[in-house]
Amino acid sequence: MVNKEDMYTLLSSGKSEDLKKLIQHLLDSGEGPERILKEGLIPAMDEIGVQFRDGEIYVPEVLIAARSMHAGLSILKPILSKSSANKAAKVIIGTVKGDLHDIGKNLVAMMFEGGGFEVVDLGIDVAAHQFVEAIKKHQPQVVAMSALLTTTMKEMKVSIQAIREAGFENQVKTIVGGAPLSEKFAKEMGADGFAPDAASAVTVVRSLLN
Ligand code: B1M
Repeated sequence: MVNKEDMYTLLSSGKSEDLKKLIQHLLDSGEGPERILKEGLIPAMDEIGVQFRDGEIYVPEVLIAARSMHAGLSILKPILSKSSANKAAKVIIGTVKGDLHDIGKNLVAMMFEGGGFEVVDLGIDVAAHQFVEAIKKHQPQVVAMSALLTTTMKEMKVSIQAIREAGFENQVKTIVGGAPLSEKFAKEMGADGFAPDAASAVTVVRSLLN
């Protein structure tokens, strides 16, 4: 039976191999991959995200859990890609032009993956035209942008405008985030959504798509 607490214990202690074994055991006993994801891994990772947001754990602990989450997902991915969960929305994500910070962006990308989204990670220092080209190529439903510097957050407005000018306004929802941002600033930039942390980014995107 899928048990969120078992998953949380293995995620939070970074026991990737044990987590992979547990997931394989559940699959072998007939549990579905979606259930393992939705009732086990995602709530466990959500718990890590909440503790991080509340200052109970710090970046190293989150990265340890994130690495284990990746290991767990590596077992489920090949199976999920053949199942209905594969039909979840596609998100392209990047840190905006001039900005090289990617730890937060990587966590957000991982939470999206954990939430069943297909993620195309454009990396760091992503210019407006690169977001537009990626939309043409990957046809996502969501464009997610991260910025950590007060000097680069205005690049989000430039990118959102470029997406509009390219005619994709009705095709994609935009979400922005990063330490110096606020809900108010996100609205001023024309973004559809804002999330203060990785855990809430998934919730915000789900509500934008409903
Ligand atoms: Co830089 N840096 N840094 N830095 N750095 C900050 C951001 C800074 C606040 C430090 C400080 O002065 N106190 C400051 C910015 C000041 C400002 O703009 N007002 C700063 C500076 C000034 C700089 C340089 C200019 C320093 C220099 O060279 N003089 C330089 C700029 C380089 C560039 O980008 N062009 C620079 C460089 C670097 C390193 C390369 C050394 C390194 C980055 C390594 C990397 O990312 N691979 C670095 C780091 C590590 C930091 C700090 C210490 C930590 C950032 C981090 O990873 N936090 C940071 C100070 C700090 O934040 N305490 C700092 C952990 C991460 C999990 O949190 O990224 O906030 P965060 O992500 C969160 C949320 O913000 C949110 O969810 C995440 C998880 O919950 N979130 C989103 C993020 N993106 C989101 C997107 C969403 C939704 C939520 O939707 C799409």
